[in-house]
Amino acid sequence: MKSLNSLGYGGKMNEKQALIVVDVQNDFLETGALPVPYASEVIPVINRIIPEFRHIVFTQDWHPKGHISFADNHPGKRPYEAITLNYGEQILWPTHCVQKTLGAQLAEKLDISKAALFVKKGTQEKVDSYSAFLEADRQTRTILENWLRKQAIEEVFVCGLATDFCVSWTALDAANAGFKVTVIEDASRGINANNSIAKAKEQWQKAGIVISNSESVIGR
Ligand code: VGL
Ligand code: ZN
Repeated sequence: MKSLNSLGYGGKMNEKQALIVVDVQNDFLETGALPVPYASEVIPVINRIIPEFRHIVFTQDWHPKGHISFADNHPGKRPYEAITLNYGEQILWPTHCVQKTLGAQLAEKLDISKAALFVKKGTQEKVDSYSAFLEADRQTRTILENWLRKQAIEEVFVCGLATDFCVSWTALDAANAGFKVTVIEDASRGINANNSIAKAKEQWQKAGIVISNSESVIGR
């Protein structure tokens, strides 16, 4: 057993580091509307990492019912087909994470007791957002970056669902904003459409993003 410091937490508590837990919501679990394979396996891993961080952020995909990313809102289109919108390519998804529904709630077993911030994204009807920093129009900012700066955070650890979409975009935008970034691979699961996990990892490498795992993060 690790001894507890004066705050009652085990391990090192780096004031300049934050954990960003991306979209661990019911609709992305195996039984949800947009299932990510093996998604629920991340929950115990994330719960083990949480005590090791001083600042913890949870993000939520939070769409209005008429959201532009839903195939249901494009007559004749099917989920997982791509279309072109004014901001570029948009993959159409099954209706998921509709605001205030059970599917949009964070997974029940996820330990949110230490949450410092909840970030909601994809809230505008006409704009999707995989990133928890900057929406797909590349104009609309969430509260996340300002909040991290206010806490004087310099380094973020990103994990959750889905590795190749919201985790990846969030990690890339964090790196773009100048944060040091680590993706915790075993605390994440992907959709892997068209080799998208491998493609994401190539982009992470170019952006200087480190890939790590929960054991290393706990022992850091
Ligand atoms: C996500 C597809 C659509 C994600 C969100 O959280 O990775 N993927 N909306
Ligand atoms: Zn979504």
